[in-house]
Amino acid sequence: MSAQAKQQSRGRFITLEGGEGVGKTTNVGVVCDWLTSRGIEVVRTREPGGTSGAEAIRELLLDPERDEPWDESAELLLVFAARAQHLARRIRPALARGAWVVCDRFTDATFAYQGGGRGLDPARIATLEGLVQQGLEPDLTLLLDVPLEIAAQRVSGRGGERDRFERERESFFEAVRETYLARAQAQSRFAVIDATPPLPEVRDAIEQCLASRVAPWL
Ligand code: Z5A
Repeated sequence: MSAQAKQQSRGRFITLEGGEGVGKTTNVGVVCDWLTSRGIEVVRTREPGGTSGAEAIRELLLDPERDEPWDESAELLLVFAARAQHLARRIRPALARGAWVVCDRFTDATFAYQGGGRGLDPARIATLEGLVQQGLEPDLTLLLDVPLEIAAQRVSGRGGERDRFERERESFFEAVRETYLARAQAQSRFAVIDATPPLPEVRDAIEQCLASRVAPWL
């Protein structure tokens, strides 16, 4: 481990982001395997969720059968309540002991879905981000990007019941994608991966990205 990484005294925090069906869940394993094969302790997790309390909030957020729709502010607060619990009980303890955390979605999803999709003011989201995260943000974010038609085909090909977000209209998903891409352009912690090609090609692209962005931290 380099002097720089030792000085950092905590593990690294890597997130995967993107709209529904782009392949985040499938490719989280690629990142974890790459790190594990280099002797790193990895904690694999997801949002909303990652602890029993946060997973209970996830169920509330995704349940498509709710008779009372969530107010947009209530939805935002639930997302951050789950995140506060996840950070306190799982992410911060793991990073503190030197483990690396690989998380399927994090706060960029809040800016994309509650900000871009629902139209909430990003400044309100940033206020909660500051309150809950106290300056902690991912060291690297892989944004998997796929045109909406292809992502939609993948989601229907996978089958199963659609959750509350997956039932949204196309303009919602367009806004989600645009918000993600705009954030990626503005912040150097992002790497955008074209996740349109077949899985082996996407895996190669992710591994190349890790070799250039993460290997210098080892
Ligand atoms: N949400 C929010 O609103 N605010 C927040 O702050 C956070 C979340 C954190 C739950 O997320 C919802 O919570 C999410 C936003 C909201 N809702 N939506 N939509 P989630 O992560 O559980 O749900 P998701 O993003 O919809 O995950 P997903 O549908 O499972 O998509 P994915 O993980 O990106 O894709 P996948 O399951 O890995 O792949 C989908 C299928 O495509 C599967 O059959 C794969 O085998 C196939 N696939 C994947 N890659 C390829 C390639 N390259 N070629 C061919 N086929 C492929």
